[in-house]
Amino acid sequence: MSVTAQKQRTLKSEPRRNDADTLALEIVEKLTYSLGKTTDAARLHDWEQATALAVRDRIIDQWLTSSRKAREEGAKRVCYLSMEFLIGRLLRDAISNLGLTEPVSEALARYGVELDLVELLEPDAALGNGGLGRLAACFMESMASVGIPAFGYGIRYVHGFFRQEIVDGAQVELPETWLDHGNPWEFERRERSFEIGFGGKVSTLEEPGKATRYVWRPAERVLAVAYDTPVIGWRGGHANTLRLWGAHPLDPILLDTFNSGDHVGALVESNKAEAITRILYPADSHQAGQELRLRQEFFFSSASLQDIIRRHLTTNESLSNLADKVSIQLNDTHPAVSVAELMRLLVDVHQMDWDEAWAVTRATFSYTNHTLLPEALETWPVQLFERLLPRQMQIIYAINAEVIRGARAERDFSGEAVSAISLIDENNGRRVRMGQIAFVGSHSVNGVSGLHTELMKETVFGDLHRLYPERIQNKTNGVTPRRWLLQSNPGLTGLISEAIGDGFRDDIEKLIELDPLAQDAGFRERFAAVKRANKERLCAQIEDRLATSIDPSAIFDIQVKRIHEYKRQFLNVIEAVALYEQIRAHPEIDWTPRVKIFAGKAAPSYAQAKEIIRLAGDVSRVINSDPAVRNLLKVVFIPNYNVSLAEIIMPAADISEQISTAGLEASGTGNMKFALNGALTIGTLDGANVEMLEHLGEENIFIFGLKAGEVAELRRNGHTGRGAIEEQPLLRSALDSIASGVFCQDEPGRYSGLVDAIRDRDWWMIAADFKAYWDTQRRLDALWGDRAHWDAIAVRNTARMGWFSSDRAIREYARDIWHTPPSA
Ligand code: 26V
Repeated sequence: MSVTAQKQRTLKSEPRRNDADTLALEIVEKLTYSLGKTTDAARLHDWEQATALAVRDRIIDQWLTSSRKAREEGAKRVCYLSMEFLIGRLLRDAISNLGLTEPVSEALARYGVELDLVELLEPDAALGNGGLGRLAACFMESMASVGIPAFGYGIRYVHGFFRQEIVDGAQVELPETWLDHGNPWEFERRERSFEIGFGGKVSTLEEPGKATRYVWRPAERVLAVAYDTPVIGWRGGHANTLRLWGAHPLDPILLDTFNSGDHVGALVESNKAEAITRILYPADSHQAGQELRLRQEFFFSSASLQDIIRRHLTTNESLSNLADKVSIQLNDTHPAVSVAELMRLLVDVHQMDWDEAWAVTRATFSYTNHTLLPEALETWPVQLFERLLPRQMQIIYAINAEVIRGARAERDFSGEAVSAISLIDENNGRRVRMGQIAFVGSHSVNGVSGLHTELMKETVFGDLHRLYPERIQNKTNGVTPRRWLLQSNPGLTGLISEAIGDGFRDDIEKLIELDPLAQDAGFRERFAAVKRANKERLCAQIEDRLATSIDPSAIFDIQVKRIHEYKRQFLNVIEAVALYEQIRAHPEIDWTPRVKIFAGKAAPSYAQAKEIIRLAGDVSRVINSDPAVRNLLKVVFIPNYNVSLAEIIMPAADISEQISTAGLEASGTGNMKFALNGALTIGTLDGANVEMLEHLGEENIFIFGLKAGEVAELRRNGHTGRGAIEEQPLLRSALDSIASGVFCQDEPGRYSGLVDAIRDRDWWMIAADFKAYWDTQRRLDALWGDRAHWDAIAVRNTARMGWFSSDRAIREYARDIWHTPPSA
């Protein structure tokens, strides 16, 4: 028997023991031999690293088994290409999914170390902007949990999403340095590296009797090196790989240049290469036009495709059956250049015939759209594209010609309809339209909620939908219940187990068994007690970070998400101001105490979003220090919203604010996390709120405001905010106060622009929706007075949210798009 076979047998025949004794031994072993520390000298940080390494070994066991199994069975793999993976901290996730929470806590406790504190030391892997990136992280966890062999492919940004500080009321962006102390979860795979080219020329090779061959000779090359992080599923049943690419120079230093005395010049190439994976663009709603971003997109797309082809050819003779063995999901348009790059690799490098390559490409790719906002739909100037990716540009022209030919021949398209589907936008200075490329290069295109999918068919992809009526389908988003309930809300998880047993941990839709308990006073009280404890945990955080004390018996009314005009944090702040003025004007009324909590980051170049943060801060300062309000209202802005903060916030909410202008929020996923943890939603009929209404029933969700169609119609008719402001004294007075400097006496005109925009245009329908919003908030105030009723609704929210699990979403993708059977 070979040595490897013998070793593998040993691994198999002696599964690791998961008791506290074994774990304590292993953790101390890591402390000693990997970190060179004694238990006496170890700092908390060393314990964190040692614990991660010990837990990691168990993941690796499963990881190797899963990879071997997938290889041996030749199973179809899903490759999820995403520019962002907002995975947050991994230690708790790993410990919990492996069922090790108790033994690890006990093992550490023997050395006087608390697991909870150890977990806090891990930096957040903030490799994403917001919803799209967090969805990719939930999907990776769910694919591992339901047993779908998968690779996540993305970028290993050295600086993740910026750290937000609030200085003198304004957002300040600071670089994130999450890798400074090493990263115990990743494995650098120098042997898994690929060359990525940019620029240069394309030449042709003519051979008699054969099709012309194209050869791209890039002017520049960089190396993409793989960094692998294992992703372990629920109960450790399956593990997948998150493969993030880091950019490295081919030559670390130009020695001749260095020796000639130009020490800086010798590193220029190297710095240019490494710049590709240095930063994550902090924008989620407007185009980042920088060339560097296009380089990033091509860099990770090409590396991932080369890796996929390499793996395919280790066990298959040709690439003809690629689509039987891999499904590549494009997470938004950021990896859409993959369509052209796969064609290049198939046709130019692997000499496949064009028509076959095009069929293989379409059968392999599918594309998810995450936004209808025109300013977020990616396009690139043809000139830039041509200079950076000359061969891919030619391929895009060829695909375009074919699509247009088909449209003319088969569907009678002409004139405007042709220019609407064209991959090149000829009207705005010739731009390459990435949405169109992703669409025509995929066999399936999906939206992320029912409403969003319908709007896709009517708006951005209206013409392509007419041309390919079968292609668009819906896949409503979901969130992983492991992170967003089991780990973040252990109190509620324990209570649910006592009430209905542990079945929901494996099948979250079993939460429905809680439904009848909404009528059980004893259960409701225990449910409310858990909420109270979670609110106290959040109070402690707020006290700690902001030195502000808040009362846990008030309603916690929370809006946390990226700051954007369409998400309407401004509407929420205006309501706070109106309420403040009413409390002052009517001290005789029995007001319901409320704490309005905000958190979220604004894109650094998005001036209005930054103004809204500033306004929230100014308003909070005035309200929180006004004795006339008697603590009936507080406004708090918590800086630096990230995944870890979300894990504390979601379980502590009484009210979840999901108040986007209807038709603009593709889905939302925070809405799901809040409701799963028993918060009551106040929201518009937008994104997945629509489906939440269907699952929860209309008595259990608080819907208000204009519908998507009504918003579109008002906009068409030149709506402004004037009428609504005239008619509503509360709104008028709140806006006057904001515009006249009541909250910013040092610079009274600071917010006049924001208010003018509502009066003169009201593009986001703030004035139009104010009254409905105000009235609904007051209904919630009244309901708070009837706690039995409130708590019953909260229980029903938790009971009925199981469907919004990312396990369900992933099973639907597997069934309808990827055709990969789950194994769990
Ligand atoms: C666009 C851009 C433009 C260039 C600069 C960087 C950048 C980064 C991201 C994006 C697209 C953002 C789209 C997005 O995050 N959409 C959100 O996706 C969630 C998951 O489907 C969904 O729940 C949210 O409603 C949707 O806003």
